[in-house]
Amino acid sequence: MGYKNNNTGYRDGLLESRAVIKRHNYALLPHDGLVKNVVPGFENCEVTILASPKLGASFVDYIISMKAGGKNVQGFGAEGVETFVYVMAGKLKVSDGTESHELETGGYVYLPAGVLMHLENNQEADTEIFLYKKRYEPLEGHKAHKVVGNSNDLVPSEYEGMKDVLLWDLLPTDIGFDMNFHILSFEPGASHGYIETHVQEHGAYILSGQGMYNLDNDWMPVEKGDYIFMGAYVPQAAYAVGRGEPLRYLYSKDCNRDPK
Ligand code: UGY
Ligand code: MN
Repeated sequence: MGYKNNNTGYRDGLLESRAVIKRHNYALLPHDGLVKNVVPGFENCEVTILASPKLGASFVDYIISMKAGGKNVQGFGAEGVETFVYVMAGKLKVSDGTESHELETGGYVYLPAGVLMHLENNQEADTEIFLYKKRYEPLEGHKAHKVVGNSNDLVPSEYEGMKDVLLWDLLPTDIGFDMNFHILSFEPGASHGYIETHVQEHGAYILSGQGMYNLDNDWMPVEKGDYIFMGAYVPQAAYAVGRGEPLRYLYSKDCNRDPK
């Protein structure tokens, strides 16, 4: 709605529109459309690149199926780049070059900027991982540190007071960290309490279940294995459907920084 200028100095009548500048950026990559990519450094691995700067993301997400002997020989990451890995199924050995950690399903490692991540499948069968990297935004007087954990050992909280929506925070909320990884889980029929609109970006990989996802007011069906990129300010919400598994996804969210 708006007022029409009738050149009398007074405004009369209503027009249809109010200005909106639409730059919303989101992507749904269904599992049946994902492709394999060759990424230097990865051996005996089937790598799929998900979000990347080409999509407008400030990070890169991958899913990788590591075959027998699968590894990253050079070390993943770079100067100024932080990394995160989550084991969706299987066994993974992760080293920071000094110390190594043996992870099982649900296990994860965060390495701060500049520490290369060495990955190795730790079993004969395939190991499925989710991998992430992002240029770290330093904050004077603070820094991030290595984190090793397993989501199965963490106690979730009720998301915004809802008993059927659970949230796990995988990384510390410490201000040295410029992002966090979370898992959000909706029992069938459960939903967000409202459609969120926020400055943070998400890369979300669906670990289980089925649901309907609202991205910029378009509703679309999603299920296990799908990937969603939500750019800054994209309106977003979901509800879980089906009778079996919860709709559960692993997602990243930037935090603790004042936008430049
Ligand atoms: O943390 C979040 O912003 C989360 N609730 N977003 C989402 O699930 N799309
Ligand atoms: Mn959100």
